[in-house]
Amino acid sequence: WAEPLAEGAVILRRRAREQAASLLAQVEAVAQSNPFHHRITPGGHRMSVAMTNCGDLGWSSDARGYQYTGEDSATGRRWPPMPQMFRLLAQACAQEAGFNYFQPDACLINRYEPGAKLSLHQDKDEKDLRQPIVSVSLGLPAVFQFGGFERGDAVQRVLLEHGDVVVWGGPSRLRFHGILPIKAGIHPLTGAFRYNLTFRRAR
Ligand code: MD3
Ligand code: FE
Repeated sequence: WAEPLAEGAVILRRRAREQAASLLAQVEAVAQSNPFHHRITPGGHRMSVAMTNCGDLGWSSDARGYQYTGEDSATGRRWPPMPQMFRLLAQACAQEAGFNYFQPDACLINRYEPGAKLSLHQDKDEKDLRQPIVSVSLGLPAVFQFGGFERGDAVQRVLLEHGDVVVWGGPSRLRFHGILPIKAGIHPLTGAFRYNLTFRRAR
């Protein structure tokens, strides 16, 4: 069922649950060709979240900064193509939230181990910020923080569970957000991990 979270943000609880096992098999296939890496931030810190990508473009971070590129800087190879199932799910969910022409060209895959977190940040490396981001959570649950337009604004906390899909568009697109440290646990499909897929139109 669809619930508005804030203006432009819609949560589709459990929307991807039936497809979770197939989505995870595709995540494994992607990771086999371009393994998960802990990227280094421009400030020199190793991220606790491990990342890989699929699609024409992939997001990564290194000493030069944050950017979308056609190749994985760790391997020099192009990112694996976005699986058809990923694309169809992202487009269907975007449509259910009122975004009819979403054509993702990048899928960032985040892998969280217990204790991993993502500090408050804004996503603004994409060219057209009128395009939404579709996020799919799999495995262990996480507490998501949803703030305002300034780093110091109050945050709302939302539990994101296995199979939850959120579409972030409109004014929500530029809100600060983050993930609190993941609690240890074992999920039947993902073991000790949480995965998050974010579908983006990067250019
Ligand atoms: C709100 N990922 O990859 S997903 C990210 O769970 C990211 O891995 C988190 O933030 C994760 O950039 C949160 C939910 C999400 C994704 C993108 C957003 C929320 C967003 C962009 C704008 C506003
Ligand atoms: Fe983000």
